[in-house]
Amino acid sequence: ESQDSGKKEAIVKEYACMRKTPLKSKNPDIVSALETLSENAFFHDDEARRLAFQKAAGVIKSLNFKIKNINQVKGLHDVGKHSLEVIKDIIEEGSSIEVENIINDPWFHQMKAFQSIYGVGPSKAKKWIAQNVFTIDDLIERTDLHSSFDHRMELGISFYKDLNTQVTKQHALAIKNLIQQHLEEILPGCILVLAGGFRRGKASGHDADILLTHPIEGKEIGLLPKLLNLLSDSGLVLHGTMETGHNNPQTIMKDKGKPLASNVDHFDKWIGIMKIDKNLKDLDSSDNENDLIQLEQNSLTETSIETKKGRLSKKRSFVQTLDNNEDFARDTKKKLASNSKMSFEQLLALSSKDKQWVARRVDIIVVPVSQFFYALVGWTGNKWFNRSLRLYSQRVLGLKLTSHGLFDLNRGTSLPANSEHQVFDNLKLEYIEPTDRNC
Ligand code: 8DG
Ligand code: MN
Ligand code: MN
Repeated sequence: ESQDSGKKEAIVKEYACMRKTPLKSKNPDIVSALETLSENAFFHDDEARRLAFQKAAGVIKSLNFKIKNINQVKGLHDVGKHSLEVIKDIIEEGSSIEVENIINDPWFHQMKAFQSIYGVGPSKAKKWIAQNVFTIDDLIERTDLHSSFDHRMELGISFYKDLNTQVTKQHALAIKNLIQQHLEEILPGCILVLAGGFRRGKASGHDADILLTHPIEGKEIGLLPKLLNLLSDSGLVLHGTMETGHNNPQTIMKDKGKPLASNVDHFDKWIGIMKIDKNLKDLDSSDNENDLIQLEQNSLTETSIETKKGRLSKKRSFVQTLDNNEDFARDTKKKLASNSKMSFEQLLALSSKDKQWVARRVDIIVVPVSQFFYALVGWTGNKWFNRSLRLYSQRVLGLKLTSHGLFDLNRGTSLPANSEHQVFDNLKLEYIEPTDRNC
């Protein structure tokens, strides 16, 4: 303590993925100021500034002492001149005028509010504000705008209250459990992990990110449409987008040569909204990762590679299976689409009547077990931790990291991982606990 409070300069590692960044910062005012500047830059389409402030915020979040003197952060990696001025103002004056101005700007608040609507991004939000639309109620009342809403926005607006009520970890685990129960009817022995912010220690979040795999590689193929079909029949699906057909070894190998955008992966996934009964009982958060430990102990990756080779040699029957799966996927997609044909008026009526359920955002990602731990790192996040991992991997190791694996594109090889620890080992990085990935 006493050593840190003096003039001694802190040292931070160059990449955020080399640092421990806990959820709770020792300097919350400074972090929130820098994040406000970053968000404001994002709203103004200034990606460079957004990143610069976000990086500075990340560095401050990783400091394990309270900043009392500006000299303690001078010369710190990624804390630029502008950020330093803001930090100085906060330490010395208690606040930064620049940040206060943003916080007091109604435009900033309107942008934040519109941004929080499912299906709405900054450009749409900006347009609305320019058209004198300021609240969610305005969006409903201004019928002249309705023709410009897509279906996702209609849902986001209709179910604004439900979808913007934070999901607790216990509630998210109950949703995971509900999905697991349905899976038992289709394919017993699946393993589900609640990832995203909850895995980083957050007590609440905006959605449930659920990773789904099976200990035997290949069993997961074609699983997602079957699951969604059943969930839909149980009346649990309000709306969603399903991506399928990428989840096979052939595609993954093709993808290795393709530069993937940083946060895009090619897993079968469903991004949607579930209808969750109001009486669904919360679950205790203790058992989220039991399955995961089991998965690590099984030493599955090696056997799964064997399976994969075996399957590839039997190419014809394998392709036949894939075709059948695609047919089923297409039918399920049609069925789900017809379910969500409701008009904006119907959605508004549905959301405003006394209903027994709440609308909840859920992401379901189906992962072949051989890629599971890379996917787990990717879907645990956070976004900035991932960004840092991938940059580090590219620049320092010359390897391509995605949620599918760690690839040497020149040699056409990849490094398997049986645990998150092994992912970090492969990356030649010290292991960082999920709860320290809050960059
Ligand atoms: P929150 O839901 O509590 O607000 O926070 P979060 O859990 O950290 O955010 P998220 O938007 O749900 O994303 C969870 C992680 O998933 C995030 O670190 C990045 C990762 N991720 C991927 N692929 C994709 C993708 O296609 N979309 C999104 N939104 N996130 C993705 O690996
Ligand atoms: Mn999330
Ligand atoms: Mn998500």
